[in-house]
Amino acid sequence: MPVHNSYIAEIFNRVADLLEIKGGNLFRIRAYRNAARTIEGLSKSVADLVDQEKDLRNLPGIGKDLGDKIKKIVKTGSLPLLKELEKELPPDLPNLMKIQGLGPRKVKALFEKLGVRSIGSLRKAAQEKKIQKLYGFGRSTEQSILEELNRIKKKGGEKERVKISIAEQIAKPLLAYLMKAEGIKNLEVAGSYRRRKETVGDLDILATCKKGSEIIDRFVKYDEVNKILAQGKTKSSVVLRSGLQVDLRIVPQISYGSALHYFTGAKEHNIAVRKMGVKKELKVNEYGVFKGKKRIAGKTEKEVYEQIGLSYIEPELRENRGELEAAAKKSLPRLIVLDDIKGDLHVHTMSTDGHNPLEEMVGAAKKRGYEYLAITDHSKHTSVARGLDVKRLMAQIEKIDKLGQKLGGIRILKSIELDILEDGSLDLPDDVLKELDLVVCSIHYKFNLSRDKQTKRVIRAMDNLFFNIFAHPTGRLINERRPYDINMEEVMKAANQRGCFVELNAHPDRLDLNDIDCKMAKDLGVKVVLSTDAHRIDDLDLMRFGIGQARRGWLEAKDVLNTRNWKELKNILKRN
Ligand code: DGT
Ligand code: CA
Ligand code: CA
Ligand code: ZN
Repeated sequence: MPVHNSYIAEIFNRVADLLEIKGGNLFRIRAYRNAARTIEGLSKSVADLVDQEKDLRNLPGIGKDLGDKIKKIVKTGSLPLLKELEKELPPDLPNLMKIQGLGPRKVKALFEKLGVRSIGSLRKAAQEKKIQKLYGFGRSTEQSILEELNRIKKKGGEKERVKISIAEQIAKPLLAYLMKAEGIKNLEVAGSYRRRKETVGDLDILATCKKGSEIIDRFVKYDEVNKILAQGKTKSSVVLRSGLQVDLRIVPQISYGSALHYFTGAKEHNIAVRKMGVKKELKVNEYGVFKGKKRIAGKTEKEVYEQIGLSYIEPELRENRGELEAAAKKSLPRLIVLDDIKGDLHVHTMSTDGHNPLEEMVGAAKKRGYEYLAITDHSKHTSVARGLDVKRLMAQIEKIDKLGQKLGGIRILKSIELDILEDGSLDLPDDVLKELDLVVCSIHYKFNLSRDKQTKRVIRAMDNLFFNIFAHPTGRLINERRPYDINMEEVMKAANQRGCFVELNAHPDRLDLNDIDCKMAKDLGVKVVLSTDAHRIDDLDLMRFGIGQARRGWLEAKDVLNTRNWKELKNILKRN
C-alpha cells in the first residue's frame, strides 16, 4: 500500500502538535511543520522518491534527520517518535488545538489540571464549570469554548454519539416534564435508548394521550430546547441545548405496541420481523399487524410477536443477532436483572484514587442489599493513583480483618486491582496475594503492544494461580480511547482453561466488555463478573448500565459470577 504525501504530512503535523503541547523546542517544532507543508504541497509522490532512492535532502526544509524519518514512514507506515509521543500524551489532544482560543499551553493545562483528553471531556469540563476555575482561563474563556464546541457540532462535523448515562440524565427530567402534560397516558423512550445501547444517536419518545392534549406544545416549550426542527400534530423534533436531538411521536392507543416495537428497532430486527410476517401473509408496520385489511394486533408488543409466532423479545436483544430464531424455538435466554446481583467485586477507596473511605463504601454497599463487597484499590505500578505497595496493602488487610467483626451483615472481601506488567508478571508478589480473597487484574499502561504481545501478556498473567478476574478487558473509554488490540477469543479460552473470569465493567464510560464480547464469553462458557469500578459511593448505582450491557450480551444470572452467594463464589474462585 503506497504511503500518500498527505499521510506523511499528517504524521509530521501531529508530531509538531504533541511536541508543542509538551513544550518542546520551538525550532524543532517549526521544522516538522515546515516539512509537513513541503510534503503536502509536492506534486510528486514522496514514496516514489524513496523507492527510486532519490536524495530527499533536495526537498526544501528536509535535512538528513527528517529525510530518514520520511523513509521510515514510507517503509513501515509509521513513525516511532509519534508513537512515543502518543504514549506520553493522549493522542486526541491535538484536536483540542482546533478550538479557537486553545493554544498548546492551554491544552496542556487542561490535560494536566483537569484530565481533559478529548473533545468530549473538554465539553464535560466546560459544562461542569471546571475550566473557569483554572489559572489563566476565567468564565469568558469557558463560555467561548462552549460556544465553539457547539458551533463545531452544528457544522455537522463528527457528531459524537451520546453515552447512555448522559442520555439518561437528559431523558429523565424531560420525561418527568412531559408526564405533566394534560391527557397523557403512555410515555416511553424507544430507540437505542430502550435497547440500552452504550451510546445513542438521538432519543425517540412515544406517547399516547387523550384527544386535544397539548403535549407537543409542552414539548417544544421545554426549557432545554435550543431549536425546533419540526412541529406537527403528532410529531415533533427538537435539538436540546446539550446537542441531543429528540423526536416525539404521538400514536393512537390501538397502535401503541406496534409503534413501540417499530421505533425501538433495531432497524435490522424490524426488517427481519417484517419478513417473518410476510411468510405468514401478514403485514407488520408501526400501525399494527394486518391480515389483509384487518388489524389483528397492535396494542401491545407481546401480541405483535405472538401473531408472527414468536415469544416476547426483550428490547436489549433486538439486534437481529439470532433472537428471532431463539424466540421461534422458545429458547430465549432469561436475561439477568439488577436484583440478581449479590455484590460488587471492583471498588476503590480513598487509600488510592477513590473519594470515600472504606467504611463508607462498605456502608453504601450494605444499603444496596449486597451480601459482599470486594475492596480493590490500585497496586503500586499505577502511581498516579498512589497504588498500594506490599506494606500499605498489608495495612488495608489488617484494617478489614478488624472491621470484619464490626460491620456485620456484609462481607468485606480483601482484594486488589493488580497491574499486569508489560511482560505479563503481576505487580505484587505471591506471598501478599495469598492473603487476599480474590485478585482482580488489569492493564493500565502499554496499550500499544502488538495484538500478539498483548494477548500473550494477559495469558501469561493468568498463569499465576492468584489471578482471578481480568478487569476492563479491552481498556477502551467510550468516545475517548479505543480498545487496545487483543485477541479476546484466545484470552477467554485461556481464562476458561485456568479457571479465571472476565469482568464486564459497568461504568458507562467503559462498558467493557462490549455486548458482542459478552455473548462470546457466554458461548465459550467463561463466567462474567459485573462490577462498577466505583470510585465514590454513588458509583455503586452504575451497576444498572452493566446490567443493560449484559442483557444485550444475552447473559443470564447463571452466566454471571457475582449472582452467587459468598459460599458458592468462594468455591468457584478456587484455583488449583
Ligand atoms: P440511534 O438513534 O442511532 O442510537 O439508533 P436508533 O436505533 O434509536 O435509530 P433511530 O433513532 O434512527 O430510529 C429509531 C427506530 O426507528 C429504529 O431503532 C428502528 C426504526 N427505524 C428507523 N428507520 C427505519 C427503517 O428504515 N426501517 C425500519 N424497519 N425501521 C426503522
Ligand atoms: Ca434513536
Ligand atoms: Ca430518531
Ligand atoms: Zn480500574
